Amino acid sequence: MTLPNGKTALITGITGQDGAYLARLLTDKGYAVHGIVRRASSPNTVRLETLFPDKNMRPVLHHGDMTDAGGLTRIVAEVRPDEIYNLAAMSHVQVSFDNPEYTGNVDGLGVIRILEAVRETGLAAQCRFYQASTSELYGGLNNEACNETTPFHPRSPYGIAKLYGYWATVNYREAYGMFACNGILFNHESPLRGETFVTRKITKAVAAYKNSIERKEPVDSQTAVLKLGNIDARRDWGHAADYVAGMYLMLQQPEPDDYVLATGENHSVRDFVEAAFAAAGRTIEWRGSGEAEKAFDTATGNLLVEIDPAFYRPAEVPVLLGDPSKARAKLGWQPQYTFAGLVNEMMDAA
Ligand code: NAP
Ligand code: F7E
Repeated sequence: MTLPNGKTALITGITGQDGAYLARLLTDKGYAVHGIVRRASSPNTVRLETLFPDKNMRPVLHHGDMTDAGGLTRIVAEVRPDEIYNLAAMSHVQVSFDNPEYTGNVDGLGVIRILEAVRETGLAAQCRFYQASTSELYGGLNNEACNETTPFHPRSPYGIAKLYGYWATVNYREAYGMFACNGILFNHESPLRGETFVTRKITKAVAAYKNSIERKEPVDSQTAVLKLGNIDARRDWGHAADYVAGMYLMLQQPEPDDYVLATGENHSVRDFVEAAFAAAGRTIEWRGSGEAEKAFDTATGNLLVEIDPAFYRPAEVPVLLGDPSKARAKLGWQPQYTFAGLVNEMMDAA
């Protein structure tokens, strides 16, 4: 039984992957946790239900939207949080090319709206603020490890909007003395990852194939084939549980600052595919090149993966690698999960 620590946290984006893990972490530390949810026609709280099987432990939810300044201000005034974690965002890079203005409104202006809500409610001197910044701020045009001083070069409407949010956070720290921090987080995944992000898409498809093989069901090559875009893109993939612990640590420091969270190791999408099939006990072989490249099951000859240019992006971030030295030195932050551990957990849960 956790004793209350007397602190109140407000999480925007609490229904998302990170929101759910962070809500669990803060609840376990004794915080009173509040979250902002969008009204939806179907329930959107499934991740919270997964991590909080005991209904009585669940966070207090308030309806709100990052595009509605008045609503955000009312919630901040009512909750009077000690800490705000601003995780709400239209977080899908490819989708941001289809909805650039909306993405700018939510992911960019939304940050200013919540920061202004803190000021308008008179909480600027006491409420600590975390902004969910991202490795998509970097262009990823070479394999150099990025740290807090690496120049930014966003390559999507998502990255551009997040750049605005990053600088809004720095500006409110400098202009109003707010305890406002950016966490520049590299990709982090989990069994609660949205199903259209590449790691979850892969692990779900591979687990379904594994089940078909184990049940000796016929494999329908039309539906079973995993269609992917740029399989040579490289990402520095960690686990969301490790990363929300880093967010918390940033807000417990004596001074506000910005930190990179990353594992310091990257892998290609192709590597991830191979690791997922290996976790399922299948060996694959790649044949062909470019858009004609395909992967087959070495044992059965089944076609498993093909390239679909529909998943290419107008501008790709080809390679991301993070340098988390500052977080390690100043926060004592160290990710617990390995790449193999992440893939195995996602496969087990898929
Ligand atoms: P996610 O699973 O997509 O969750 C996004 C959350 O934002 C959801 O709760 C979503 O609500 C909410 N949201 C979206 N639009 C909103 C709006 N207009 N008003 C209010 N809430 C809104 O994302 P995540 O992976 O947990 O990431 C959390 C944050 O970290 C995001 O800001 C993301 O951009 C950033 N980030 C993520 C990564 C990563 O690898 N996961 C890396 C760096 C930075 P619904 O549930 O209703 O959709
Ligand atoms: O793509 C390639 C794709 O959509 C990873 C968000 O959380 O992390 C995430 O953004 C890579 C890209 O994540 C498919 O082109 C190939 O190179 O899983 P993703 P992301 O774009 O890196 C950052 C840090 C965030 O801040 C974002 O919010 O995989 N890729 N084939 C594919 N990607 C997808 N989604 N689907 C494919 O079929």
